[in-house]
Amino acid sequence: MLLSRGFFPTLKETPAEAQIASHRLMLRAGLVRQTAAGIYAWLPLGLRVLDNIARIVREEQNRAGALELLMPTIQSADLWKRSGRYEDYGREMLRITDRHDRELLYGPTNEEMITDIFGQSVKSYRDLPRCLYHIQWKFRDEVRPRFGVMRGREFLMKDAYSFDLDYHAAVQSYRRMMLAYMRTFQRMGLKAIPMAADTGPIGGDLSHEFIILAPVGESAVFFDADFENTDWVNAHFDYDNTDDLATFYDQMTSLYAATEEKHDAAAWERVPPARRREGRGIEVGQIFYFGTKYTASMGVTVAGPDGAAVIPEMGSYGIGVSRLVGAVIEASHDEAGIIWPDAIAPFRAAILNLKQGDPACDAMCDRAHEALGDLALYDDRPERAGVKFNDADLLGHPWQIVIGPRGAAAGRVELKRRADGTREEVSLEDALARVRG
Ligand code: P5A
Repeated sequence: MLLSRGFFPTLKETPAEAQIASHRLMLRAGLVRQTAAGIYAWLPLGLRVLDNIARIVREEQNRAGALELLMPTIQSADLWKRSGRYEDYGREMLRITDRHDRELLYGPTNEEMITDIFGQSVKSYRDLPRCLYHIQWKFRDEVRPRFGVMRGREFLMKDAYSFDLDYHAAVQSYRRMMLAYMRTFQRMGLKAIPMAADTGPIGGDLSHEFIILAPVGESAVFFDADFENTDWVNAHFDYDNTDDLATFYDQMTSLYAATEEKHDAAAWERVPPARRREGRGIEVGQIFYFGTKYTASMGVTVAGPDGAAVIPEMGSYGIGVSRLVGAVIEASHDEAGIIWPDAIAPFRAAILNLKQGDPACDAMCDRAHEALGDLALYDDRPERAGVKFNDADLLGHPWQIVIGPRGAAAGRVELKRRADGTREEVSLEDALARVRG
């Protein structure tokens, strides 16, 4: 894509309202713009990152056997009155009245709606287990929206819901999702650690939140360093194998990891000192097992193997898709700007033309641009080299292909890796191959 034809409005000044690095960088790099408190418009660069994150989430949900659907943002209050949560949810729920005085709400989560859809259609144990998910905007009227997209009022969530015949099967669903989450976050270049959590307004008695480390995290965390050393993507765990899931879950829960609310000083003492890690963490996902809380209150049953009515067991599983954009930046930036992990970068590379109008430079940049197509952002503006360098560092592309008159005449380019700042002089062909990966 040509930068001169794009819409990538960067800011020179640091916006005063932004207190943390990710919020500042998202505004400065032109990823988002705030349109009301805690509500953001996603500009082209930000949207590409959001889409990349959603794509990885979707691929791993599908791999774990979950099925995608799409439920609406607006829900009927009647649904929530059936489960008993309409009053309980309190002022975080945005309540709306339509022209016929019917009570609606902007969904903060979808347990009720999916339970209703499922209950209307599934009548037999033969249709279990099922896990359904969607990636949809939510609204929570947070008292203190802050830190940009990290605690917004409108935010994008992946939420999945599992339905099983009994407790044993529901536990398999819970473990399957936990494994899918470890893979999902690793693919984004993040080390996420599951920690036992309270369940709050979702309910139930088993829950884990997934925490990534960053100094601005909302809670202090304590964990065993062994969490950081496992490759989940290539680990041989089969989603359909109960023993594999048990081995995985034991591995997860036998290592110490806790937020400050759940911290157990005696258990912490038993972790070898060399493996003790402390820091602050951002919650990027949370999973819940809550049994029959919604199916029972909303009157959903299926016919069991012996014909008797069975109330299905449920769990729900959330990932903060829009929060992840901020969380990734918190975990990966420097003084100059964002450092995107390859898997979610909006563009793999920037092509920097150091002398716009020089025939050799222009020709070589055009060749690079043609070869990389949508993978690269070609900075073709008639700007000074320094401006182009600064913007490319700010926007955080994993690679920069720098093309100047001397190199162009000799058929060489400079290839810079944003993450560690290394620069190499290589042929254009080598540079293109490295960027394509
Ligand atoms: C699980 C899926 C739920 O709502 N119901 C459906 C369950 N869980 S949760 O923990 O409350 O939210 C899931 C994830 O959404 C992100 N999140 C937010 N992101 C940005 N701004 C917010 N205000 C916000 N609130 C929640 C978090 O990543 C959370 O883990």
